Amino acid sequence: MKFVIATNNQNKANELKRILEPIGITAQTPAMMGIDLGDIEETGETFRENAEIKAEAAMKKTGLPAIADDSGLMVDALGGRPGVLSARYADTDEEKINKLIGELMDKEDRTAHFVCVICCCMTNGEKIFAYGQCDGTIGFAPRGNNGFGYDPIFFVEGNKTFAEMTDHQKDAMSHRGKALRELSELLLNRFSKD
Ligand code: ITT
Repeated sequence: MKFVIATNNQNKANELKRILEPIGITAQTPAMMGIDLGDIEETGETFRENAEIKAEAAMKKTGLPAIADDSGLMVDALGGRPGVLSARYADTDEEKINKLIGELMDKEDRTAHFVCVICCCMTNGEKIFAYGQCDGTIGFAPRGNNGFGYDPIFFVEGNKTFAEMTDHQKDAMSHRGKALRELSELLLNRFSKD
């Protein structure tokens, strides 16, 4: 079965495709299909609600089953911010990183969690949700050139940021990798019942 990936974020689309393909899920971006998804307004208050809004809108627009990811960084010392507003925390990735480092300047607790909720919306409207989380800490300065978003300041086990890891290393432990592996299990179970 072919899926459309409901995202306007090219970095996220690349990660979704490269994780989905080895687990047997063929996915195309709307751009690859010559379709403009437009701006889907994320009016939800939770990752789950926003993932559902994006997946349903993409399914309706393309007529294909759609996979959407809503994700973000939850920082404990900031009461979970930026959270669902991670994409809107500042204009550019560099500004987001600098703003977060600034907000944490006088905080001792630097623990944080990347969260990802995936919604898969089938053409009959049925929805399947999967969840992934990766725990880490926020660094004092950016390190590494891979990845996107907050990757250069997110340290996971060992002493590396996501941006210092290979794609394979990040996918093996990331919130997105975990959620997509759960989704593949759920889809396998779902279709083995048909
Ligand atoms: P779509 O809604 O079109 O998918 P988006 O970037 O707006 O794209 P979200 O609303 O889910 O997506 O916001 C997620 C933001 O959280 C993203 O823009 C990054 O700033 C951050 N983020 C999520 N996953 C990340 C990751 O693996 N590495 C670094 N930053 C990440």
